[in-house]
Amino acid sequence: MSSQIRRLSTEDANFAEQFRALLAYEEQRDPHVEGAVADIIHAVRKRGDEALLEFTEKFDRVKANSAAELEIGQAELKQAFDTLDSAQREALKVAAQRVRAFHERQVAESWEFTEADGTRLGQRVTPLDRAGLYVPGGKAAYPSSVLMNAVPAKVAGVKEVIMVVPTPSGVKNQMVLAAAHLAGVDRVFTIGGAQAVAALAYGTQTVPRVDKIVGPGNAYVAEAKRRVFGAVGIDMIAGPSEILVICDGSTNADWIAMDLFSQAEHDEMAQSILLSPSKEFLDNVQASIKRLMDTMPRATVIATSLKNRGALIQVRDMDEACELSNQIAPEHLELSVQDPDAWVGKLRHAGAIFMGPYSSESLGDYCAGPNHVLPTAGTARFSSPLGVYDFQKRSSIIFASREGASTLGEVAAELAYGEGLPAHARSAEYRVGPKFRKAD
Ligand code: HSO
Ligand code: ZN
Repeated sequence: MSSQIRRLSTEDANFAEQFRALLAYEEQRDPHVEGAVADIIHAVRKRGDEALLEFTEKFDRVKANSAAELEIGQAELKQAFDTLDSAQREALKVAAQRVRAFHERQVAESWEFTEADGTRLGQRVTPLDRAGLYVPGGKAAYPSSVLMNAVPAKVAGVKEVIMVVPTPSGVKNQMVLAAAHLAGVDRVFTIGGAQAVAALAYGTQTVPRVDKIVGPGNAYVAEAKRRVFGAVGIDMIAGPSEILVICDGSTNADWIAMDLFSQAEHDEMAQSILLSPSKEFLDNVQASIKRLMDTMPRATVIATSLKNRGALIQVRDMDEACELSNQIAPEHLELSVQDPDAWVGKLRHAGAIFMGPYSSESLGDYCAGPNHVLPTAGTARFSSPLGVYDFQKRSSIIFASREGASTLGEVAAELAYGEGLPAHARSAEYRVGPKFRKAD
């Protein structure tokens, strides 16, 4: 198996250009997909369960007489959990417990304060009523992702989490069902694709309408999420997974090669990049990649991904590595250096930062506790990991005292007249004491 990966140096004359080309990721939007998704959404919106059944038969080869037959009951979820291989069940339990403990710290509380005249102002935090969780059915059906999406929703206090997961030809992924049980998912439907997204967004006779849809999916699912956004909230449209490793040369080269592989094995378009000031270390990692490649069951995906989008980049020093990292704004950033605390302050944009030689990204993917749903494709510049806050919303509270209404009323009326909105002005003025009443 080829173990080609590009070697770059910031000293190269055309480095800026090569670096830009490396990072250029444009999601391919296929007009055929856009059209097909529009039709599917329209049909589900109009004909509900009937359309859902037709599409499920057509795309997943699952024939059901009623949409209720597509629901998996709680007893079956529990059975999936109880009959799981015991080592897997224990690992899933540890992961769920740690993810829950971490996310419990994210819960935002309501707050309020009282002003001198008795006016009270505050922010009330409430959970969404219902969240929809999309779980892909094919090669990327990850039980860990069920935990990462459902646990924060439940910690936030979402009353009902509705999961959809396609079961092509009726094959159910038992570990996904077990994870749903453990995370406390309320209802599960074996539907997928754009039709499942439409059902969640608009509701059918059987599938309840949700307030927000989270979870990854293929191009059809991504397009459907994009289209229903507005009618419901969505989390993000995730691009391929990425890892950036910054290494000072002190970590075992095999460890770093395997960290690069761990992202590369997700898919052919995943991106794995290593930055190091040490040419010798980059040579060693390249040799490790070559030696380890043939031992990997997913060597074909890894090799393609490293060839397409991977790179080993020599930098002048650690400062330059941090600068490039900020330009990349990676989803995962491993700071595999002896003193990570000395450098972390320079890193401004990253979905998750793994500090020191022992913190492999895979710990974060499964069980460290923080969420593995992270901003991709440079969006860590302005967005954050999925969290409890994505399932909570805020309402402002204004409770004017009589005195407060009088003082604020004067200010409001003044501004309202200025904006040419006299009803606003009077509405405020009616509550103002007799000393100030422009309308009289
Ligand atoms: N690295 C992936 C998450 C994942 N890894 C799931 C393994 N399973 C995106 O953050
Ligand atoms: Zn992963």
